[in-house]
Amino acid sequence: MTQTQGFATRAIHLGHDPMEHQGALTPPLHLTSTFAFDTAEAGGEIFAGTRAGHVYSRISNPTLDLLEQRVASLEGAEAGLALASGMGAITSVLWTLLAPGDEVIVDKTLYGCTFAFMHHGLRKFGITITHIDLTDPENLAAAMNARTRIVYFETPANPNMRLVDIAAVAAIAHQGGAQVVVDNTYATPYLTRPIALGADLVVHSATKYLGGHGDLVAGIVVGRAEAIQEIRLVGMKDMTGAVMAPFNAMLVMRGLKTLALRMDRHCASAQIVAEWLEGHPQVASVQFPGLASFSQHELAKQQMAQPGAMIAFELKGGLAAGQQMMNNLRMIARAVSLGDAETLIQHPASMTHSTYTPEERAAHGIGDGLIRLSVGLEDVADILDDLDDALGALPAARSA
Ligand code: 4LM
Repeated sequence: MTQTQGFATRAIHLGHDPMEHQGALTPPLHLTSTFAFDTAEAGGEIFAGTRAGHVYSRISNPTLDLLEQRVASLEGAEAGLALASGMGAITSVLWTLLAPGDEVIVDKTLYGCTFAFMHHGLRKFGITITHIDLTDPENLAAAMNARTRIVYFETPANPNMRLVDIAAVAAIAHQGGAQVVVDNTYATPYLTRPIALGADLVVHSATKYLGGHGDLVAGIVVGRAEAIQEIRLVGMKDMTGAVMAPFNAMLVMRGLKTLALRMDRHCASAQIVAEWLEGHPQVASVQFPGLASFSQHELAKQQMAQPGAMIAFELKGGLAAGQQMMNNLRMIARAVSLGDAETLIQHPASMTHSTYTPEERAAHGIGDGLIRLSVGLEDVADILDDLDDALGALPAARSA
C-alpha cells in the first residue's frame, strides 16, 4: 500500500495485510490493557523507547495504531494519535503545547465546549485566550506578539459556517513563531487538507463524519511525528488520559471505508437542501459555503473540494418560529452532533453553544435564532418533505 494510491483506497486498505493475520480481511481487534514483555530487559528498553513495542493501552495499541496511520495518511500528515473524544484530542494538544503566560489566538467562533475549555479551563492556568476575526488574516498580523504560541480555528466554524483561509493564516502565524492548529471536523480530509496548506496540527471529533454512524465518541490529532509523540507521552498519557478504546477504533475504521462515498452524498444533498431553504418564504437567511450568496463562497471553492453538509439558517419568525419548526419535524431528529446518516437539527444558542453567555454569543456571532442542520444520507426528497411540512405548518405561512 503506498501513499500514491487514492483516498478511498487508502481509507480501506492502508497498513493491513491480511496474510500477516491468518488471512483475516478485517484487521484484528486488540482488546488488551497491557502487553507482555519477552524479558525484563526488553520491557525496560520498550519503556525507554530504544526498542519498538507496546507497553500499555493508555499509550498505544495496535488497533489504534492502524487507525492513526490511516487518518494521518488521509490528512497528508506524518503521524496520528487516536483519543477518546474530540474534546480529548483538543485538550491533550493544548495541555501539551502551552505553559502559563502563553497566549492562544482563536477565531471569533468555536464549538461550545472548545470555547468553554479555553475560557474556563486554560484561563485558570494563566493562559491568555484572544479572539480575533480570522476571516481577515490581516487581523492576525496585528494581533501576534511574543507570547502567541498557537493560532487555533475551525473552518467551517461551528455553528455559523465562517471560513478561515488556512494558507494565509498559517503564513502569518509562522512568521511570528506560532503553531497553527485546525479543527477539521466539519470539512473532513476528503474536502480540506489543512496540513498541505500549512497547518501544524489537525484535530477532529471522529464522533462525526469519520465514524459516520453516530454510534461512538472519538477524537484524532495528526501532525509531524515528533509533535504527535510529545502529545501522546505528555498530554494524553500523563495529563488527560483520554485514550480511544480499541473497539471504537475498529468502528471508526469501518466508518472511514465509506467516508468518500458518504461525503459525496452528504454534500450533494446539502447543496439541494440549502438552495431549497434559501428560496423558502419563511427563511430569512442561509449560511452554506456552496451558495453563491455565501460571503466566502470564493474561498470555499478554493479551499474545499465540496461545500460540506452543514447548514446554518434563521427563520423570519426568529427563535420562536425555529423551535416550532423543529417540533413539527417527523423524520429529522432534534439532536446535537453531526455527520451521521440521520439528518440532525439543533438550536446552538440553547444547546451546543449554551456554554457561551448570551452576551458572549452576541459578541461571537452566534444568533439566538440560528438553527443548525446536519444533512444526512436519507433520500433528499424525504428531507425536503419533512422540512416543507414543518415550515408550512408555521402560523405565518398559514396566514400568508
Ligand atoms: C456538536 N460537536 O456540534 P467530541 N470540534 C468540533 C465539534 O463540533 C465538536 C467537538 C470538537 C458537537 C457535539 C455535541 C468542531 C463536537 C468535540 O464531542 O468530544 O467528540 O468533539 O453537536
